[in-house]
Amino acid sequence: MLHTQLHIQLLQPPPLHRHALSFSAYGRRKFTTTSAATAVAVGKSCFGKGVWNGVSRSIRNSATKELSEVEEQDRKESIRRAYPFHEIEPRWQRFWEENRTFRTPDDVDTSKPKFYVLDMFPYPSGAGLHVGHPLGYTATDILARFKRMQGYNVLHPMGWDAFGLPAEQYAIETGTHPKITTTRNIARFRSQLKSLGFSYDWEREISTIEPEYYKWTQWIFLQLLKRGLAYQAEVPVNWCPALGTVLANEEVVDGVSERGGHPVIRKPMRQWILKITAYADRLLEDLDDLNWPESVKEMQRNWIGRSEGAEVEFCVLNSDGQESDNKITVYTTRPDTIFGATYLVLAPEHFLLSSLVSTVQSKYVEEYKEIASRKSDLERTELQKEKTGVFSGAYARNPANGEAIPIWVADYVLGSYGTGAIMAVPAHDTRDHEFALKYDIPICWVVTPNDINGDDFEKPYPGEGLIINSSSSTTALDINGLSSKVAASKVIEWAEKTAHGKKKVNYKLRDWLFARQRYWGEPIPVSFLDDSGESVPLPETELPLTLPELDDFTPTGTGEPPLSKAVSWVKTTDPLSGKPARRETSTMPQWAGSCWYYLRFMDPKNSDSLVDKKKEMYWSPVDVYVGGAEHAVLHLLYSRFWHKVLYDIGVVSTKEPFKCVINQGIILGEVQYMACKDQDGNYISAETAATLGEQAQERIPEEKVTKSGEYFVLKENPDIRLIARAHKMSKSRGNVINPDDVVLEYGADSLRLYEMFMGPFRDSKVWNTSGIEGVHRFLGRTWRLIVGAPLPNGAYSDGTVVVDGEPTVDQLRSLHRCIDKVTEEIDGTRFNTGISAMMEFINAAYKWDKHPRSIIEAFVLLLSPYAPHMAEELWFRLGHKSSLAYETFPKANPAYLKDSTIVLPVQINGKMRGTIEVEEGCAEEDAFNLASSDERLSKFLDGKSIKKRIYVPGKILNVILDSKNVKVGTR
Ligand code: ANZ
Repeated sequence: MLHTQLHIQLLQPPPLHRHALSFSAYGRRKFTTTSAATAVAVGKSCFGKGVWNGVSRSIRNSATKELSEVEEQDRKESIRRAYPFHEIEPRWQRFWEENRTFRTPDDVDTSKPKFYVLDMFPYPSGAGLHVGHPLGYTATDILARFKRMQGYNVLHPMGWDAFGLPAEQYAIETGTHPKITTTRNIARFRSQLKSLGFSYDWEREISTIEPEYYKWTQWIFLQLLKRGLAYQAEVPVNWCPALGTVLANEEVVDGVSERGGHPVIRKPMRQWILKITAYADRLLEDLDDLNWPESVKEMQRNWIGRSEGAEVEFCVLNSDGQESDNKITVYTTRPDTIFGATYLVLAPEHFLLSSLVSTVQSKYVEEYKEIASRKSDLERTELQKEKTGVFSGAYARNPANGEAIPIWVADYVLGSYGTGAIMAVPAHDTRDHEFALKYDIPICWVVTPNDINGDDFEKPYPGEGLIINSSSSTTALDINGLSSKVAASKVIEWAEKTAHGKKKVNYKLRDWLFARQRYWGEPIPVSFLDDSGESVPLPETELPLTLPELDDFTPTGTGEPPLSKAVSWVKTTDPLSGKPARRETSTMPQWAGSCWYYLRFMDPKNSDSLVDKKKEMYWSPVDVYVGGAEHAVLHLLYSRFWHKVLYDIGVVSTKEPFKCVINQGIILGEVQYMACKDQDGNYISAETAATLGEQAQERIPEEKVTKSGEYFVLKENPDIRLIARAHKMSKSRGNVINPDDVVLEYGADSLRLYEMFMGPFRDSKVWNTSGIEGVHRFLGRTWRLIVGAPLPNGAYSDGTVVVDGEPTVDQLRSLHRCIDKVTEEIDGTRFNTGISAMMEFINAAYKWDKHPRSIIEAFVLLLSPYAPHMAEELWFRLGHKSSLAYETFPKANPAYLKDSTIVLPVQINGKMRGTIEVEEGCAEEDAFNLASSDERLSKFLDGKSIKKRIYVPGKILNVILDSKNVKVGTR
């Protein structure tokens, strides 16, 4: 019914007043153009060039400015008139919405294949969409539309990762509740996305801040808790005493708070932690089978950071040199170097440190610990940073050779990795080498490269090789002459036998800190009993535990999370024991909601379970997941972890959530040109500036720039070479492109097409406005080819110019080549080259005098995933009564793809009578038709009755005529 209404609406000419408006506006602009242009022309011709140049600069400038403004207006007008996208696009968006065209029903026919294509759902920031968003979204939309047309059930949803810091900070500053800000931002994002014509099933929209959604995030937390995968521990957090709050890592820059620049220290606090390390091996192993970018898999591998080595115990010595009960366990990946361990290092936070430090050194050690507490792990482990440390005053015995070696404290050893203590081997570890040189600690070479004599003892040698200087009669350990590998095994064997250590596998991966001292996040469904302090989970039946309303979001100043201000919410009773309790006031981190949202899209309204089993089994896993490379590690790792836990408890049926991940490239801002200046403010060429050092720079507008060879130079002085650079889009650089502006000026189809045409999907690309004009012109040409030229009043007549009738072989060839290329390129997510193929087709089609319906219809279907609004409109004008969204995507006929034609001999009654030119795989019927229409051959065949045809493809066509040779008409 709604459909029919649309027909009527579409078949009517656009309302008159629109035309009148645009026409008169056009007329007025035309007049202005002429006047300004005339002013300039007249000025020049009347006064001659010299006089014109003498005319007051301001008058001249204003005339030229007026001209360029008018030219700009005309340019915009001609773009607007390339085809009526501003009418077509909202109309089809309305149509899709009203007809629920892209709804994926709950009860899909599961005998059909499925395709689940997902975007990394956005955080709805106050800034709205930027042009980077539609890059990935257009790609997934093309895939979704393409697969629908290939007969797949497609799941293509969108939602919001809506908890997060910016809304909370805004709340602190303005008092506006984060829910209000977030809801407003979501509305803006949604309408922007709709204006781009993405075929999302909006009925599946979800938002992580809705209690119906986070009920299940909390449910997952309870499952983790039940399985010992969530626990509490004291861990260091970023504590800012001046602001009285705990800060997230991204709020700390160079050791001070991003807001206000106050010092931040690391302070231990009780926190919830998730035991992701229990899944380290599986997270590593299962990477191998994934169709993900190698770089992302490698980053995950490095993040998990599995290393094999040994834990070795070093006995601490008393002040009289005797062995004490204290033992320091070190983790080493190079047990083969144990004879070269000339000192030990403890991390400043090592638990044994205070018990072994000497009285004399304790003051220095305490000072050092305080300084180290202000540094992040990253700062501490930076290779370039000068190593620092203090002597603890204590010694330990190297178990391999019995020697006493000093114990140092240094922050290049982290408390959170391995055992927080190392055996330092300065001859073979760069950091230890630098440290030993600085503090005058002995260096002892124990490995030599196989190919030299080992006399280059200036630098550390971190590689493997042959072991030297490594035997001891006291301990009966001798590894001299062995290779590093064999020596390492031998040392481990010896350590295990003598109870000095054991083989050990370690991971860089840390357990996941799963709490923030923030308001705007999912409440953690746990309480603490008042009497014992014991933590008790909320029963699942009580979920969701909703976030209480709060008016004051400011930090408490004590480090207590803001939720502690919701006094009546915090005070509760444990439903099981009936005892008074206090709710957990930390909330979940922002990653929580995004860990499992892809599952909820399969069954977004289910109130009984996270996802229905049958639905999950059908839709899992996500077939293609597209998003930014910045999520290569954490988001993908965390969701894989949760997915594996859900797999273990039978909620999901696949081991991995995302079969194929693709990272779209970054879109950089338009190229900016900078001219260098000397101290007096004169322009100097960029290469001179480079030799002179730092110079002042001035931004040069594009119209003053020209290209000379491979460089950009000033138009008015080509000796001045400029610096041309594209930067990340940012407000401060003023190079941000707003997709809304682009849609207004060129239409959504042009934006979609341009973003796909900019370059290979996965590469970084530079925005270029003239590029978008190029694709817009292509769409205009396509429109005019199919609809015909505009009428004198600028409007287009209804329908199209296509004709019924058989296409020529040439036309078929153009079409099928285009089908073949577009299909192959969408399949391979090489969208830019697919567009080139369509451009070639349109160029070829402009040379035809007739445009057969079958060819044009197929082309419109090819275009539709890329430029769906225009394609729907053309499809409708071609006389179809419903959306093309579920039409069959055209299939290429291989017969028309071959480049070569062959000359086929034709015999009549066994006698050679001529040849015809055919496609190599030409069908018998086509060959016979060609022969019948051939001038020379037709006279043998015309009107004759045919007894038999013998056809050997590629070789010969022999036509045997009826022996009676009867005229067909006389029979
Ligand atoms: C002796 C040695 C000799 C080491 C040598 C290296 C080279 P991965 O591969 O990253 O696991 N290490 C151990 N725990 C540490 C900590 N908490 N903070 C800083 N460094 C630590 O690296 C393991 C190696 O890093 C270990 O092996 C240890 O130094 C150091 F020629 O032990 B090695």
